[in-house]
Amino acid sequence: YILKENRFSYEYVVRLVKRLKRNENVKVLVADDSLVSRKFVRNLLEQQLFQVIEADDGLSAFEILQSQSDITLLITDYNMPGLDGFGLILKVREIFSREELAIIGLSSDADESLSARFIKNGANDFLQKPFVHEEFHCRVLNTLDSLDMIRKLWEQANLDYLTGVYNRRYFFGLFEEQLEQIKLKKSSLTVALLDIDFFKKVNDTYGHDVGDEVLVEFSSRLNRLFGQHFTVSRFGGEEFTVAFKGLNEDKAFSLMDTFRAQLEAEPILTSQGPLTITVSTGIAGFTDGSLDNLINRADKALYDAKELGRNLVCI
Ligand code: GH3
Ligand code: MG
Ligand code: MG
Ligand code: MG
Repeated sequence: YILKENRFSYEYVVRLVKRLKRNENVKVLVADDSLVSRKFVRNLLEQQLFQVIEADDGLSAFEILQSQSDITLLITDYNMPGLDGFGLILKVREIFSREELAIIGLSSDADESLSARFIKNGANDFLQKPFVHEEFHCRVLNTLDSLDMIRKLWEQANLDYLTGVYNRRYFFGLFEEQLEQIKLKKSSLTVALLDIDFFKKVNDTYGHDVGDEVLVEFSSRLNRLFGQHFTVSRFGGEEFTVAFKGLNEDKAFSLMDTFRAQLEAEPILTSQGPLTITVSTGIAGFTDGSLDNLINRADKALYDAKELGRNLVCI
């Protein structure tokens, strides 16, 4: 229909359909004390297929945001009884960054400084009421598009492309930052460094694609076992780490040995049939010094595991 109207290019329509598909999964919270205003904004949002939730003042909006973590966009009025739009934004920004939750301010207040103040206080954008419908749609879509872009960039920077687990950059970023806290609180951090045994043989015998399949299944098993409580990352090639925050070496050893035994016992199903894969693991607990130093000690233990015959965990 849109194409028949001949007003838009094919590419434009494809982008539109993509956005509408995305919008179906996007929850928007509308905070406004005026029922008329709320219904009006809801109606505009529903035209774009968004899921809409309403709050009639700042405090209830804040409560909803605290209890439902899957809201992507907050559209908030300025003048509301109790907690106003500014108060709401300030509280919200203590918990959600601009990348986690987008905020668009709305107001019919004549104060011209409002727009800048909203944005300075943490809103991603601002719209003066009354507004043209098209402008509302454009601003909402722009805000969500840049959120999508930031998330995509974050994923590209922090996740491993092949396996989807965290990459080395994320690992160092996270633990360089946490090491001071760990030192101060004298809490424990144990790192396991894993290296798949004779992985080159898998590539040489079955091809690189099968090697990739093994890496994907290997990391998915690691992630299933440890991903919820600990940090799993791919260090490069067929080397992975699991960082056990709060666990000593002995605890981490027993977890890693369970993983080792399960991996050996359960062949990985590939397009070339089932393959039995084993892994060698080195473990080191943080005592003092740098993160590099900790990794080096885990690497030495890994070397021992290889030397002693592989398919082993060493401390
Ligand atoms: P060892 O038991 O001593 O660890 O032997 P190994 O063969 O596992 O060790 P080596 O370091 O010689 O070989 C690692 C291989 O991993 C070499 C490299 O081609 C392969 N590799 C690295 N990254 C990837 C990848 O992303 N996909 C695939 N398929 N192979 C990879
Ligand atoms: Mg109001
Ligand atoms: Mg290696
Ligand atoms: Mg290897």
